[in-house]
Amino acid sequence: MKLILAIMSNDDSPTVSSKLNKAGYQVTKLATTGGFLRAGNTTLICGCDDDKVDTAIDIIGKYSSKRTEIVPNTAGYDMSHFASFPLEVQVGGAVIFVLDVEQFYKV
Ligand code: 2BA
Repeated sequence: MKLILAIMSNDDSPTVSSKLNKAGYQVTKLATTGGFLRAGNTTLICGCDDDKVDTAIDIIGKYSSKRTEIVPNTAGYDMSHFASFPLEVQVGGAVIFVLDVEQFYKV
């Protein structure tokens, strides 16, 4: 048995969690904070059989993949002139750890 820890953006986690559930995986969701950016992210915990790990990683990758989004950006040129122009930012992606589970109980 393996334990998957998947850290991803808060925006992607509901879809990833729901797709994993639909594919038969059990998932626990933790509200976490990145140590570098100090921004909120989500860590999903998923315990599964060894032969189910690859599919879980495929699902996580598919629904949290890195992508670019256009967001509005406002820049001020001087005290009285402001211009709004779109900015391309990269969002999404997941950091995934797969750990061996020594023992698993439901009591
Ligand atoms: P990522 O490498 O995609 O990491 C996204 C989040 O995943 C991290 O958020 C952290 O919560 C978790 N994470 C990543 N690698 C980990 C590890 N080895 N152990 C435990 N948790 C891990 P943040 O720490 O807020 O980092 C956000 C992004 O800032 C990172 O994206 C990376 O692109 C950058 N970054 C992180 N640490 C950095 C550093 N020391 N110098 C430069 N850039 C850094």
